[in-house]
Amino acid sequence: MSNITLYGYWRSSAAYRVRIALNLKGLEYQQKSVHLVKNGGEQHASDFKSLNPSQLVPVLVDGDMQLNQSLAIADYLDEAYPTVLLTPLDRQRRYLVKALAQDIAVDIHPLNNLRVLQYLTGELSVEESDKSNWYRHWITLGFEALEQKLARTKGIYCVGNEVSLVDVCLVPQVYNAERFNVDLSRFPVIRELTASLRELPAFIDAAPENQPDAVLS
Ligand SMILES: N[C@@H](CCC(=O)N[C@@H](CS)C(=O)NCC(=O)O)C(=O)O
Repeated sequence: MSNITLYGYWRSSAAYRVRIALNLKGLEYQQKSVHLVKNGGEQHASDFKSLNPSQLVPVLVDGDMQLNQSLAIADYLDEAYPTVLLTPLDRQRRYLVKALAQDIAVDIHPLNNLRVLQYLTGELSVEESDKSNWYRHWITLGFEALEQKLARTKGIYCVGNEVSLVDVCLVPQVYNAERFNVDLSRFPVIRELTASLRELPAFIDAAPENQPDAVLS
């Protein structure tokens, strides 16, 4: 049994990124589920808060190393386990990969995080339908730009023919888009890349529906 533990949640797209990264590197890990909704959200319980005061998953523990932020975790895994690299060695490609990954993880994803949606419908009394419109709006806006960028950088995968951190971020973000019925017909490049990536074992094994804590109806 490896020393790596991932605190996550089956539907968390940020934890989904880390699961893909660990699988691509062939690393064994154990998962601890932090249910983001049950009992007001286990991310707010004192034991998890002491692990990550930000009250967000994922958190990766590897021996003495304890880290949150999926992109920082990906960097750490590249440095600690360089068998398969998520960010290429070539400088130009490396920073292209980082920028595209951040387009998704830094610019698109946070606007639709659970706590943002809960604030909209709770404190701001926004209707459920408007919450979904909000969600779709920010993904659609982000995907419009991403579609153009990926059309320039893609090979079989997002940047050329090697799987990279961009792919690791793209598939979970498409999963979110599908959950909220974003019209993906406008994004043929994103759809084609996602279809190719979803055939890879590392992505299949990391898929939300294949996690031990998944609740499928
Ligand atoms: N920037 C962080 C984002 C972490 C994050 O937003 N996690 C979400 C799940 S995808 C979460 O824990 N949400 C709980 C909440 O909003 O209360 C990362 O990349 O790890």
